[in-house]
Amino acid sequence: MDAVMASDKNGAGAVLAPSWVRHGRLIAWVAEIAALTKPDHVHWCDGSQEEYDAMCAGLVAAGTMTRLNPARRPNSFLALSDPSDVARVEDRTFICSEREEDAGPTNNWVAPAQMRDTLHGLFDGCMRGRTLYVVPFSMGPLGSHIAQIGIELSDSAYVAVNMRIMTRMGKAVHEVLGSSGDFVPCVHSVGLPLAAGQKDVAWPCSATKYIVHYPESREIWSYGSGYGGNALLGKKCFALRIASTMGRDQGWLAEHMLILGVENPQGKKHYVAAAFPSACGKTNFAMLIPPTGFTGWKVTTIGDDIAWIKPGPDGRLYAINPEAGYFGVAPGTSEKTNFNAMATLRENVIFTNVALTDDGDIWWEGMTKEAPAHLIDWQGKDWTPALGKESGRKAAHPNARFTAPASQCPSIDPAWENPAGVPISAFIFGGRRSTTVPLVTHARSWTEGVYMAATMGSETTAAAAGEQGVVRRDPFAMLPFCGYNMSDYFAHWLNVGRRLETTGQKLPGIFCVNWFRTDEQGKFVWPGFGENMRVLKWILERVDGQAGGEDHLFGTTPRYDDMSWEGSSFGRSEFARIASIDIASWKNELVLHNELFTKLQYHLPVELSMVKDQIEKNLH
Ligand code: SAT
Ligand code: MN
Repeated sequence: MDAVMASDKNGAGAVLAPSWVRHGRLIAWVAEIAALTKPDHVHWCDGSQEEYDAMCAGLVAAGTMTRLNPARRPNSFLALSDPSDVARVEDRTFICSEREEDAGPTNNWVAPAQMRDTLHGLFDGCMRGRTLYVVPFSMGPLGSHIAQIGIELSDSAYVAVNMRIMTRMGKAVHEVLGSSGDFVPCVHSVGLPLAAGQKDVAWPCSATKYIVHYPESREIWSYGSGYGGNALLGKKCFALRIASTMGRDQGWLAEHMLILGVENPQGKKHYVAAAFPSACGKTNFAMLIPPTGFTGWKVTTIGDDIAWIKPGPDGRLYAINPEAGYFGVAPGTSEKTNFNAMATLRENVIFTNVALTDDGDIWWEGMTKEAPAHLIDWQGKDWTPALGKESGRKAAHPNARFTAPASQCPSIDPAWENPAGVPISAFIFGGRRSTTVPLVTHARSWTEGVYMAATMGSETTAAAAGEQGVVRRDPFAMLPFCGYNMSDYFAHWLNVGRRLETTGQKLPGIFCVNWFRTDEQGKFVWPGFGENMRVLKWILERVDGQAGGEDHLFGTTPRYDDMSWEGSSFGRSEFARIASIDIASWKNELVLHNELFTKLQYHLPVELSMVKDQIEKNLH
């Protein structure tokens, strides 16, 4: 429903809400934000197909999106962003807690009052000439006791249509919300108001960017970007930064983890949750197809990016995927590397910053062995393999993305919308490390596992603006996503473990993996993708107390013969390269752990320092 802004004499806007919105506080808040941002129109999203189609048609007319050839890619679109707006902006992301210590040394902090002042100035009139979309969404299956509701007010139709794929968006959310339910208010603007008669650009955004979270009042304000996690506020802002603080306060976990199911040939099924930094293959791992030699094994997908995990009354941890779609990295995705993702992408997809083929379909580096003879690249320019070679220009941006409904994934788990969640048997933590960290390690205790996750390092990727390939500590793959003090977050994990222990239940195993060790030529040694099944099998056999391994200073790793190699030509000497623990590089690694712990001194749990002391002793 569209409503033209009705202004009273004071210029304060009044908004007309449709009859299915019965929440007085929500309507008043929309009116307040509309009065501040001064849009030309307010549109209350109902989440219907007709609405989606109309918004997409509007985006095509505005030049933001191109409709792809319906014969090749039905009901799908390509959006090309402004070249300056292509990834999350971590240095413009703020946790504005009342106390600086509560944001901690890994987050940018500004006092909330000061930030509110700044944002008030920026948001005043920022939606002039635009429509304010009221986007109601549920993170998690509607009505699940683990789910949460948010309302995003955005002046971007691109955001609204992406939110319809990524979340449960629409009228039904208002039914759950009723007249007084709780929601997380999220305000988003691209930060480019239009003067009367001013022509819009295809991808509006601003050079000034703020991604702001108020953890105490559980609010999100985002300004200046239309891209990904900066703008689709249900994802990193809500489901990780705000939800992690909710989890701390309420005794649960909001994690940057995929969730997958593994069934063995005997029909025994386990679920595991795995944390990797952005653009390190979570989507591929979540949709893994077991290699030859694994007849009868089945891997199913619950989620590819975020897990909300709560202790159940039986003392086990139950996880849901709060999202309803995948916002996955396109480059590198192919029938070979991720068959299930390619099948998910056959229709109803929004692609962003990939290349356009001459027959109106899409392409990106790694999709096929050979590039098409001619493309329009992600910046809208002609591209040929020769031009690409000459200039080094990629056809698709390295952080190009697809937005696709999870329900279209062939490997989707039958329980993916189970409101009760699925029980987790193991946690896996993986960084991108070309050296030092072995293929897989099993922590001998919950505390040792928390230590491994806390000290995880990873080489940076294109998912965030900034230099790529530098190793940084990325605790729990949550460095850019933890909404509070990282040391308190470690303590929270230790507490959850202690609480589970008191129930007498066996705790989930904690494992650390690294698919990314390279040889002297810089080539990956481990084949990865479907072959990761071999690691997964060892992990689950460890959980069931069946697989062997060798203790070392950092946990237990498999010997070659502890893993299954049917159908594989991966030999002992190659295995030795990626499984080895090199004392010299571990001494250096411990220096980096020390640096991290010095930085995180405030509230750092003493248990973690004790694990470190033990490793240091073993190194001498
Ligand atoms: O842009 S997103 O934050 O949604 C993707 C990512 O960084 O994982
Ligand atoms: Mn992610």
